Amino acid sequence: MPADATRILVVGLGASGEACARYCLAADDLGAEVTVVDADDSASLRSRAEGLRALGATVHLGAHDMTGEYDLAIMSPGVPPSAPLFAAAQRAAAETVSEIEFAYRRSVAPWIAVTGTNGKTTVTTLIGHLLGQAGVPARVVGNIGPPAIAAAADTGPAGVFVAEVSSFQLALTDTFHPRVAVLLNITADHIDWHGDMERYVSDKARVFANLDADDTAVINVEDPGSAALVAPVSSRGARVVRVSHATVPDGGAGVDVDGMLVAPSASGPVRLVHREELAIRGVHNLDNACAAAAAALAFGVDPDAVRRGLATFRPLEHRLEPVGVVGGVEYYNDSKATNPDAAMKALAAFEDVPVVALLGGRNKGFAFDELAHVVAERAVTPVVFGEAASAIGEALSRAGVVYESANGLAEAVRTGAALAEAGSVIVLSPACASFDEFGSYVERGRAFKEAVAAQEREGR
Ligand code: UMA
Repeated sequence: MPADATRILVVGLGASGEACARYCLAADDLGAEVTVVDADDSASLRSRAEGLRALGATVHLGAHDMTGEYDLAIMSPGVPPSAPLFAAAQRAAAETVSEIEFAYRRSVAPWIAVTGTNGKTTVTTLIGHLLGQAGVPARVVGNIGPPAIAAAADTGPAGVFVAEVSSFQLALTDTFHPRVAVLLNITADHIDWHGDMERYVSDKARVFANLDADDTAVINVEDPGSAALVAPVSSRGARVVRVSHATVPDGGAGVDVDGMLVAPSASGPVRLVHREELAIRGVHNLDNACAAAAAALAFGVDPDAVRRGLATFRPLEHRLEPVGVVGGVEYYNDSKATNPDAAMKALAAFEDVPVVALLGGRNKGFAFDELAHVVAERAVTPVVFGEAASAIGEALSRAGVVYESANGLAEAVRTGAALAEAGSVIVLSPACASFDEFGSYVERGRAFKEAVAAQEREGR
């Protein structure tokens, strides 16, 4: 940031924007004049705006353009490059950065960054848990929830930021330089924001842009999208730890023939825990656990602490979360699976048990044929619901799969329960966004849990 940067523009007044504005207003060394713009003008934004005005900020709601000149614009991740405010901010400010870039510049602690299309939150939380076992004061921040900038003021050099970073946040980074950067996978998502797949990949790859020989890139080679970045990242000089659930890559992290998780430490490869000791299900979670262990070990965490942490970590809410057993049928809430890739991973997590899958919601622009083939291959019984029901149903028919339809999630649960026999699993792993019926995947997951509780009350 220029040394005389005082005129700061914050674009978007969500969680990131509010935290940025509050930080800038409180940071004496910045001496900032803070202007906040947001295209919306809702009652909740107005009350948020009042709070900031009381601290000295200028706030424009319902803004689609702006005047004035700024030294720095800090963009909220939800504001896409196609938004009028994005272009206007670029014209008005000498420099445009994301909240993550700004938080990085203002922090004194080292960073571990985690990105990928799916699995970010699990891995970020798990790394925080592994560091916690070793007594390292980790701040788990970023896309996962608390904006990183909210932790910048009170995290000293002995702390560490463990940040879930989204492609939106990475797109506007420049000097962002984590000590350890983890890439889990790259499959099509958020193309509307980035413009095209190539741009999505290059924005994700920015997590590695400033790594040097003292840093570690942890890359899952089981996913072709992330594996393609191993060569370019190693050619730039960073140490690359490859991750696999199928083997232990040379110098990398993975699962050996006995089912033990193995990862590299300062003193060579260490055996950690057996795959059966993990409470998180599915081969994708083996990748996730190996990646998190590799990141913690690369950061210098003692292998014993990593072992303890892996053995005590529990599934997160809405991510293959076990939510109950009714009439001998196990229910899993995987509401966070909002794309087909995530749903396919969930189906793969249940080997040797009959599975009823609840699929549907609002299509984010995906084709469902690959998912339909996995459903066919694994003989999963599908129940489709919501706006995407017909698109998913057509893909299932093309794959020769017979399916049931339901009107909404609650009916889908009842339909699934009627189809499932004792000893089987019903999983909500919808492959779609929730917005046709719910405000968020969280609301959808909670509604699923209520529907499961209703099954139990009704004794089905
Ligand atoms: N806005 C505009 N113009 C626009 C678009 C939005 O003014 O063109 C305004 C909206 O009116 C709103 C504000 O921008 O008031 C919202 O900003 P935001 O969408 O960036 O929301 P935040 O509350 O700041 O939340 C963001 C992340 N949101 C997104 O990336 C969309 C949160 O991730 C993150 O937890 C939070 O910062 C803290 O870091 C959520 C998310 O959905 C969970 N992330 C995506 C995902 O996981 O798939 C990437």
